[in-house]
Amino acid sequence: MEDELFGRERAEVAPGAVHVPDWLDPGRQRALLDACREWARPPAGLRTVRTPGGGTMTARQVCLGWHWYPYAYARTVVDGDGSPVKPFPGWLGELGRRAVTDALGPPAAAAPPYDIALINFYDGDARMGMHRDGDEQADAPVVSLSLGDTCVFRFGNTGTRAKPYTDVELRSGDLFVFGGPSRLAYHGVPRVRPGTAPAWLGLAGRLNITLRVSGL
Ligand SMILES: O=C(O)CCC(=O)C(=O)O
Repeated sequence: MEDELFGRERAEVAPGAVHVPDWLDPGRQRALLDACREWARPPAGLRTVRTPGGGTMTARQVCLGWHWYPYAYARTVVDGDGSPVKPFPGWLGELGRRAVTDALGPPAAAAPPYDIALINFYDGDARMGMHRDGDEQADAPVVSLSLGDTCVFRFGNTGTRAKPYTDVELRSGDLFVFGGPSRLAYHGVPRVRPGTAPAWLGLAGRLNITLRVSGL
């Protein structure tokens, strides 16, 4: 209630890790959702990710630019239908650049272009365990955009999956950027709150789009 009364504020959760509430306006959210629906279609569409230990991730995923599979990148869906990964559109890279500048300020030097998007779809009980985004060869900040249901996003430290960490509520339209000393921090999604997506969006569930620089 307090949040609603006073509005949600931009917050630096850790050095280089910034939450910007309501960064995407409704028109941009709808456009991004339409694009995600297209990207989710086969070939190289939404898939269940299997881990080397024989488990499956509960969030389903589609990739653009480079295909991520545990724990590397490829140009084709090597753990799925074998198709070439869908291209990473220039407009999405531009959105990523703007997100970083808005969250962290202008980069000191010319930044390499964003060339990877991992799009995760969470329905029902889906969640994501604590992990680090460590398969890229570049240290550019990770940009995370949320659509649909609200989730609890857990942002931790670089040394361990355990405490200290901070739980942040990510809602539809929120931006979270983590770079610099927080680029390799453990993070995860312990909970999604079903039925909390804004009615005007027309999405049951949660989509998260992370943009990364491959350095590959
Ligand atoms: O869904 C989220 O907010 C986090 C996604 C994530 O951690 C990832 O794609 O590596």
